[in-house]
Amino acid sequence: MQSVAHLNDHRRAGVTDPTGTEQWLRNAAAGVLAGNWLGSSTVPSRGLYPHQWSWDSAFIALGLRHLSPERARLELRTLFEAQWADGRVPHIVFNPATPAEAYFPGPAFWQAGQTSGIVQPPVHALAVWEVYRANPDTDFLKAMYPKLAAWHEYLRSRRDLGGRGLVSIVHPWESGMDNSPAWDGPLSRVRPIDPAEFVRRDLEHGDAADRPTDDDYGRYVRLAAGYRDLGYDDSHWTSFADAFAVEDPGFNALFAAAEHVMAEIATELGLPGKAAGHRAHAARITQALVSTLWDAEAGFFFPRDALLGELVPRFTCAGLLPLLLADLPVAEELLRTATGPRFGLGVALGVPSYDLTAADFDAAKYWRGPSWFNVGWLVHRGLLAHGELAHARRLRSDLLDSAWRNDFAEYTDPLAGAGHGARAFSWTAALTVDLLSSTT
Ligand code: 9WN
Repeated sequence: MQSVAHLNDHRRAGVTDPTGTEQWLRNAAAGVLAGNWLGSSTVPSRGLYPHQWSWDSAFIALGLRHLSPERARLELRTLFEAQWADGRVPHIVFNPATPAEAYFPGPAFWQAGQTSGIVQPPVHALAVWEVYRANPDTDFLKAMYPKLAAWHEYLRSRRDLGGRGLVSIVHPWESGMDNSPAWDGPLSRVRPIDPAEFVRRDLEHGDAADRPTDDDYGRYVRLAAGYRDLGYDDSHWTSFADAFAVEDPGFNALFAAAEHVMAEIATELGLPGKAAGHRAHAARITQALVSTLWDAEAGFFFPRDALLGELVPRFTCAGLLPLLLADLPVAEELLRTATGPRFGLGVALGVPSYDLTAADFDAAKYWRGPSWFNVGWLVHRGLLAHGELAHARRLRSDLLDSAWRNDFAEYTDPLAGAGHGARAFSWTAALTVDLLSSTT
């Protein structure tokens, strides 16, 4: 496999043939995915994340469909084999062959067999649909549809903790944007578990200055242990003394987008009644997003602390994800914020995870400033949905450039472009393949 270091040499040598360059990048990305493949699923990164993660697998399948549709289907099937009886898709499926000390919290902590007990954003319907479209296999689509429907039903029936038609996340990890500044307020009410009571494994791989603090980790562990001790029963969660329940615009926008995709899947399967139901769900979530989380004065979607009933006025990249919805009534205003000084779309490199103008913006710290490839990919899709071709083109080329300069880094500095976190990161490689396979 050609490494990205070779690509950089190639570039310094002045090779300008764009097709040749893209082929190098595609080969390098395919090499990363092959290196992270376990046989029936892919790890996000060999060192830091040595198991299967839920939303990572969906992004990975979106790239794998261009390389091996069979592997893409297997990636998703493996994840859904771990789906719980109540419909939830766990955020981690543990690899039994990985040593227990490789990741914390592992299976012994969660006490849920070979999975964790929390979830991640519902990007799976999109992955299933795009994998199917790349290589139509009706048996796959037929098998996945009821599983996706059960997953969405879990979210709708068990997670509307605020009673407003929006999903509440019960742990920052459920947002996929773990250390986002938007969680600081709601998380501050959670008492941290003493860091002496557990061993952080993430610090063995990541730079401690970039990762969450020990106190925040102690809060993550308190929340996860509390949820576990309630038997992962959502009906008692809000009475838990240290509860965290937040309506996240990112999670809910992805849920609405997923319901639109479910309508397409149902139509393809000849189920028009189901398709209409999915479209109605999508419309309801979109409406709830706008009526509950949209701040017209700020021109932005903020999370809402479902326990206090208050918006959390932090400008994070989660608030940009409603752009994925083609029928979003406030798209123009949201695009104005995206292209303004806070996110610098068209100027910054990638999509910053947090407000560039905030006093606590940090270009290197986990979800507190850096650009993440999956968020850039989602925003790229959102820009296309709203006909913003020039911005989409520029973002696509920034993302590809960053992937090859930084050896498919987990996240990058949106100002200087430097890579951070793990390298050879699976979703960066997979979504690179996807961007290379499509033009704007
Ligand atoms: C906890 C695997 C995951 C991603 C998340 C990212 C990070 C885990 C961690 O890594 O979260 O789930 O240990 O920090 O924030 O988005 O799915 O790549």
